[in-house]
Amino acid sequence: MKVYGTTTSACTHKVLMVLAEKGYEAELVEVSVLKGEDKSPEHRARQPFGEIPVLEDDGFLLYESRAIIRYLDQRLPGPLLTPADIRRRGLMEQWISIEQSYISGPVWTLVRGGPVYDIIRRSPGAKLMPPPPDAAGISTARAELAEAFDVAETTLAGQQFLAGPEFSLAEVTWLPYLQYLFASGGGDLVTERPNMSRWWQEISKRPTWMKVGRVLEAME
Ligand SMILES: N[C@@H](CCC(=O)N[C@@H](CS)C(=O)NCC(=O)O)C(=O)O
Repeated sequence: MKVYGTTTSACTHKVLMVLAEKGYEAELVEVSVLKGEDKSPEHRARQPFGEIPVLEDDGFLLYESRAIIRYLDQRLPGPLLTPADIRRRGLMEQWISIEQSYISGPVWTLVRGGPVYDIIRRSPGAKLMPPPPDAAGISTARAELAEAFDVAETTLAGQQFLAGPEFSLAEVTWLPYLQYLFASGGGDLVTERPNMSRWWQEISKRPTWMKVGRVLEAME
């Protein structure tokens, strides 16, 4: 199997995390967003929207990180990251959808207002990126995250993980965005909520995540 992506990309992290949880080594083919390689005709032939990651499995191509992680969870042996119980599975899907609808967008607004974006804006691919947000944009993004995190806080008061007692694909989708939120000065939104904070401490110290969750610190 091949993963086209880069080790500091949040969307690639989700795929690398599932591979790590399964104990499976895939070949990582570097496609640098900072160099604009994701917009090359060669990459667009694999991913028509010009984004990473893409999975190649014996000639079969799949893109969209959340589709890839669901595929890998079923495709590979090893511990399942999807609960067997149909209701818990429904809850896992609910939390993945919450991430996609209310978390990743505002997190990226805050990333674009922080130090990681200074690195991105000095890169050859910078002209493809939107400008940083103004103060009003930052405050709206923080308020949106606060609202969603209050919902997660209530859930995590009564159970260990988002979908129940097991770590699942829901955590896999939240981890990269929370990691980038901390790297961009928004970690207080997590740490001021005791149950989210306890959960974050646990999932971010998971050995598989410590292996794959690398934040961009310099132009590569
Ligand atoms: N919905 C896509 C989003 C992929 C995405 O935004 N990838 C980022 C890296 S984390 C990227 O390729 N950015 C370049 C761009 O948007 O031009 C997925 O989940 O795979």
